[in-house]
Amino acid sequence: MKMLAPLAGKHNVTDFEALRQTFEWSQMERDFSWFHTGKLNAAYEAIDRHAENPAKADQLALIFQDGQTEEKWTFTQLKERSNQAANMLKSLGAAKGDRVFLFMPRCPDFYASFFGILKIGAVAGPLFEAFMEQAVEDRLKDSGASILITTAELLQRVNRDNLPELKEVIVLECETDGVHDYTELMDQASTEFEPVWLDKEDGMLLHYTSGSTGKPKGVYHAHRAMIQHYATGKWILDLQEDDVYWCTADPGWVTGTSYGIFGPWLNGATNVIAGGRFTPEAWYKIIEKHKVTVWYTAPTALRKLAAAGDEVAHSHDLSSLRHVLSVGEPLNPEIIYWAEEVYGKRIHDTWWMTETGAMLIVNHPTLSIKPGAMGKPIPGVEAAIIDDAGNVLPAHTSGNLAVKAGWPSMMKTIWGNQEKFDSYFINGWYVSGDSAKMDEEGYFWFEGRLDDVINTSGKLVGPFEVESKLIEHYAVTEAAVIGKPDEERGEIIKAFITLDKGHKDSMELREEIRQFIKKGLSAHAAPREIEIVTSIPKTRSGKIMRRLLRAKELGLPLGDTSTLEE
Ligand code: 6R9
Repeated sequence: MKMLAPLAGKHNVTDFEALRQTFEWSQMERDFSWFHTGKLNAAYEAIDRHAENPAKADQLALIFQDGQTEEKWTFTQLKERSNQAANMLKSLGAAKGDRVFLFMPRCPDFYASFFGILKIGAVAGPLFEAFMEQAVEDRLKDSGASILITTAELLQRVNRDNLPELKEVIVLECETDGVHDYTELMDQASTEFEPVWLDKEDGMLLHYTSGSTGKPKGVYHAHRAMIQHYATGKWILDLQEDDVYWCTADPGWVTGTSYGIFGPWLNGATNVIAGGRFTPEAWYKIIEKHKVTVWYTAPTALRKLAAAGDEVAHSHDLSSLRHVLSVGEPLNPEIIYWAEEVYGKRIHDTWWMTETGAMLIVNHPTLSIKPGAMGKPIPGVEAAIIDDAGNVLPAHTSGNLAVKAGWPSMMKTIWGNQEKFDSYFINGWYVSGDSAKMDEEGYFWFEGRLDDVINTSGKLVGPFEVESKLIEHYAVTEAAVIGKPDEERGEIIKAFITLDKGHKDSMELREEIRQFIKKGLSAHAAPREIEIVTSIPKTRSGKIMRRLLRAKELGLPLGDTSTLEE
């Protein structure tokens, strides 16, 4: 196997292995004001702290680019704008602990509102802009959100009749009656606000993620998570004060908050935020125009960039790039080799989850990369491969990828479901749901998901959520959904359905069902393949045997079928 040498240049951490041996999380807390006061607010640490520092107050915090639209805010402007948002929310009666949701495309006001929510001690719930009615309703209902900030266009996907707990709706580009106009409220609001001082354990953020059973679950994070966002921003993103950083993830997903908000701003970097649709040209232009130095992206995007060809890469000046990282799915070795050749940069893989809040296993810049491996645990984190009884397995053995509980960015709980939260643990180990191996040098190698969760273009989709929606279609009786390997997307969604009597298979019907999911849930949850079957395999207790469908689809042995219903 080809090993790639460590990244050249100066790094914040020069001896990763030594830090791994000696580091304790309490050391990191000294960098924050609460070490002295005992109280904190992540919005203060990420924004106000820099705005109050004369050397940083006028530095660009945010560069927003969406097509021809460009907007730039300094740390002072972001502080004032988020203070206005805090005052606006307060004037509507929002208080500590309330869930305030954001449903809007990426834009500077998203970030002002986000920090406004944190400053009043409320819990922010960012929703991916591509979510459709059902997906939006499930999340708002489960969280008991009392305030929603959205746009006139996206408001059409919010069924307020089904959401009795939703008291106030604030709308950007407002033309609707019965809601508040964002611009009007913001203009009236003062730019002065004293953040509500909180405890480390106070709630900060809710991100919904998919499991193999049930509707998406609300992963609830506390303000303490920022300790690890800061640490990994410094160590792994290797951010320096003058870096121009770009995280391509949407803040509706955890990467877009942990590393699209906290990692860069806690470290005082300039943060590029790009809206609009993905095209290789548009993306390369962002790097070229804003001289991006550190870039955090995903395998699915890198595969598309590679497929677009070397020429489009070579026709842009990408020489500003110093450090490139990836997350969300297995990073193919071919992509690492390709990037090394075309960008002159290795790609540093990182592994973590919505639940873990921040990076856990990484290729630190000073570590040799083994293409195909996710790297090693960060300082302060112990990872292992364990069996189902919680015993640690020897090197080169497949098993559950598990992490010793106790890192700062670990979720607080699953919203309204402590039982679900408790089910993640065996013997003090957090069990990820991924299977992996560790080699003799302590590198971790990803193998796959152990549950039925589908990873399509880096987005996790729970089969249950899609199946539930499918059977709402008038022609569908039963449905089962699996992930099917795909070169570009990692996996695509394939649905097996049985039809109600009186309906016949046709291209038109299958397309109609696909559109039904696309319009009801989201585009990424819509099955790319639909097969009509006469029955769905189930266990005697009625559970859909997706494993069997997957094995059949891929021509693999069917394995144990003893629980299969007659
Ligand atoms: C941050 C994020 C988590 C799941 C995770 C795993 C997969 C993430 C990966 C990776 C292989 C990597 N995953 N990083 N698989 N290599 N470097 O992606 O959170 O959306 O919750 O997904 O994604 O299966 O368990 P989330």
